[in-house]
Amino acid sequence: MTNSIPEIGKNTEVIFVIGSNTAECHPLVARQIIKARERGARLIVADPRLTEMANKADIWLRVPAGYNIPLINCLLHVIIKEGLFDSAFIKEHTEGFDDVKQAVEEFTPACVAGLTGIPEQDLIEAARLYARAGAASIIYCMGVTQFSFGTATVVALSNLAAITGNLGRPGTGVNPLRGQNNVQGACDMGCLPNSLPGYLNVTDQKNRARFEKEWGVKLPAKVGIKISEVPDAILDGCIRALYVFGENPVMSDPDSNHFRHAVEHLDLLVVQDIFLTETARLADVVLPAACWGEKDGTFSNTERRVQRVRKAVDPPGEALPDWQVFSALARLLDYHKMNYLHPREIWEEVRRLVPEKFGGITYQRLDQERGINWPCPAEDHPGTPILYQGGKFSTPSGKAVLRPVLFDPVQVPGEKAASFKNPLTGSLSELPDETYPFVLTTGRRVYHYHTGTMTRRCEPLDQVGPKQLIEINPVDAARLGIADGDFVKLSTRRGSIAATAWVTERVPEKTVFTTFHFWEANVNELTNHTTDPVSGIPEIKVAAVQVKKISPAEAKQLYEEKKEKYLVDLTREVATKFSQGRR
Ligand SMILES: Nc1nc2c(c(=O)[nH]1)N[C@H]1C(S)=C(S)[C@@H](COP(=O)(O)OP(=O)(O)OC[C@H]3O[C@@H](n4cnc5c(=O)[nH]c(N)nc54)[C@H](O)[C@@H]3O)O[C@H]1N2
Ligand SMILES: Nc1nc2c(c(=O)[nH]1)N[C@H]1C(S)=C(S)[C@@H](COP(=O)(O)OP(=O)(O)OC[C@H]3O[C@@H](n4cnc5c(=O)[nH]c(N)nc54)[C@H](O)[C@@H]3O)O[C@H]1N2
Ligand SMILES: [Mo]
Repeated sequence: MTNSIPEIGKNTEVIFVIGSNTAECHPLVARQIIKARERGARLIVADPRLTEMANKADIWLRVPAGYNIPLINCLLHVIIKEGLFDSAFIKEHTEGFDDVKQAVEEFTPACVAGLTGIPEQDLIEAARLYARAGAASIIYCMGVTQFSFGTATVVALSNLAAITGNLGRPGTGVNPLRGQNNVQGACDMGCLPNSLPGYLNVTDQKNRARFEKEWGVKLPAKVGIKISEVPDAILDGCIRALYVFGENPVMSDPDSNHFRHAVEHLDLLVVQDIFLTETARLADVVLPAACWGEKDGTFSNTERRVQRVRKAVDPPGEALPDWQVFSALARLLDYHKMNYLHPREIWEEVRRLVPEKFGGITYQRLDQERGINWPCPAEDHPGTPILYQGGKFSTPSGKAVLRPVLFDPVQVPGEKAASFKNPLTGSLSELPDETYPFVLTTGRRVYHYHTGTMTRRCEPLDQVGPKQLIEINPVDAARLGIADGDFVKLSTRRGSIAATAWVTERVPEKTVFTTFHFWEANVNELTNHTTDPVSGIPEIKVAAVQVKKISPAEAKQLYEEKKEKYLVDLTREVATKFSQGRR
C-alpha cells in the first residue's frame, strides 16, 4: 500500500474499492471502510459480484469479469473531459499525461456502457465523486491483478490517482491489499526472481556486491524463473529439482493437471509444510515446519509495517521453524555462515544490508512501538506510513510516469498501441463460446483460507463452510433446470469438477463463481495458465466454462475419482502421524 490502513477510517473522503471482496478477505480493512462511511465518506465498488461491500456502496459498478481497463479508462475519460483533474499536480509531479489523455479518448461512457452493461450515468457519477474528493483512496486486490493484463490495470489505476493528485497525502493512494500475513515480508526479503532483499535489482553488480561481501559467495546475476513459469521450465528440462515451502501448488496453481504432469518429470521434489498437503503427498522428501504460533520473528503486513511475532507453544514432533531448516541444510551443503541462534540475528543482518529501508527498525523499537512502517532508515526515524509525500516519486526523474493503457476484449490492440511511446495493452485470453458459454471467475470465501490445509482442520470453520458451492444466477439456473442445492458439473478445456449449486443474484447472468478451497472440487483444475508478461500472474479470474446439472450418482463418482487423484485415503494415516499434536 502507498498509504496506511488507519488513514482509511480517519482521512479518506471517497473510497474506490475495485476487485476486492474486502469484507470476506480483509475484514479489518473493511472495518475501516465502515468507519469511514459512518463519518460520511462515500464508497464506490467495482465488482461483478454483489459482495457485502458492493451492497454497502453508494455506487456499485457491476463490471463483468475481465473488463476493468475499459471501466478505469472511462473514469479517466470523464475526469479529463470535465476538467476535474489536478493540473498543478500533473504539471509538477507527473509525465506522460498527454498520451493518457489521447488513449482514453475513445472510452466514452456510452462506449463503455455498451461494452460492460454498466449504466452510463453510474460511470459519470463515479468519476465525479472520485475526482472531487479532497482525499480519495483506491483499494484493490486480486480482481484487478489476476489477469494476463493485471499490470496494465494497476497502471491504469495509478493514472487515475496521479491525475487527480491523490498520492502522497493522508487518506489517498493506490492500495493493493496483500493477501497472506507475511507475503509483504517475503517480498521485502527478496523472495522474488528479480530482486535481492530490499527490492535491490539482482542484475545490478553494485547491489550484488553488497550481499556477496557479507555472505562470502558469488551471486547469480540472472533474473530467475517466476512461479507461473515453473511447470513449463520443468518440462523444458531447465528445472530438475523443486523445493516448495509454505505453498500448496497442486491446489493453488492454475491448470493443476498441467502442473501435476510437470511434477512427474522432476528428479526431486521437496516439500516443507506444517501439514501433509496435496503437494507434499507427491514429494520425495517432506520436511515438517513450525507454524506461526510456534516460532519467533517478524511479519510485515500490507501497509509495510514490520511487526514482532512471538512464540506461544513448542512445535510438535520434529517440526522446526523454516529458518532453522534452511540453516541446517546450508551446513549440510558445507556453507557455514548461517549459524543464527535467533531470528533477531537474521534481522540484524537485514538492517545492516538494507539500511535505507530497514536500518532504523530494531527489535527493541518493535517491542515498544507495536510495529514500524518501512522505509525507516535510522533509529530516530518514525517510519513511513505514507509513500511519495510532497509528490516525490522513486523514478529517475522523481516524477510519476503515466502510461497509456489500451484494451480490446478479443485481441491485443497492437495497431493502436503503435502510435504511443510506452503503452500497455490488454485482451482476454479466453472468451465464452458455444461449447463453453459461461465465464468462470474464482476466489475465496470468508470461512476458508486458500487450499484449506489449515481451515479445513478447524472444526468450527468446517462446520460453517463444509463444502464447495458454485454461485449461479437464478436466470441461468432456471434455463438449465438447476435448483439450489443440485449438483452441477463445471468443465473447461482443461478439466472438470462437480459441486453444489448456490442459486443467487450475487453473480451476474452468464457468470459462475467458485473457490480453490476444496480438493474434491478444486477450481484450479479448470483455470487457465496464460500469464501477465510483466508480473507473471496467471489469468485465474476468467475462463470459459460449461455448466451442466448432474445426478447425485454422477457427483459421487467424480468425488471418488478426486479422492483417488489427491491420494486422500492412501495418506490419511501418514497425515495424522505427520501433523502429530496439530490435528
Ligand atoms: N477468508 C479468506 N481471506 C483471505 C484469503 C482466503 O483464502 N480466505 N486469502 C488472502 C489472500 S492471499 C489474498 S491474495 C486476498 C484476496 O482477496 P480478494 O482479491 O478480495 O479475494 P478474491 O475472492 O480472490 O477476489 C476478489 C473479488 O474480485 C472480484 N472480481 C473477479 N473478476 C473481477 C473483475 O474483472 N473486475 C473486478 N473489479 N472484480 C473482479 C470477485 O468477484 C471477488 O469479489 O485475500 C486474503 N484473505
Ligand atoms: N483459482 C484461483 N487460484 C488461486 C487464487 C485465486 O484467486 N483463484 N489466488 C492465488 C493467490 S492470491 C494465492 S496467495 C495463492 C495461495 O496459494 P498457496 O500459498 O499455495 O495456498 P495456501 O493454502 O495458503 O498454502 C500455504 C501452505 O503453507 C503452509 N504453511 C503455513 N504456515 C507455514 C509455515 O510457517 N511454514 C511452512 N513451511 N509452511 C506453512 C500451509 O499448511 C499451506 O499448505 O493461490 C493462488 N491461486
Ligand atoms: Mo494472495
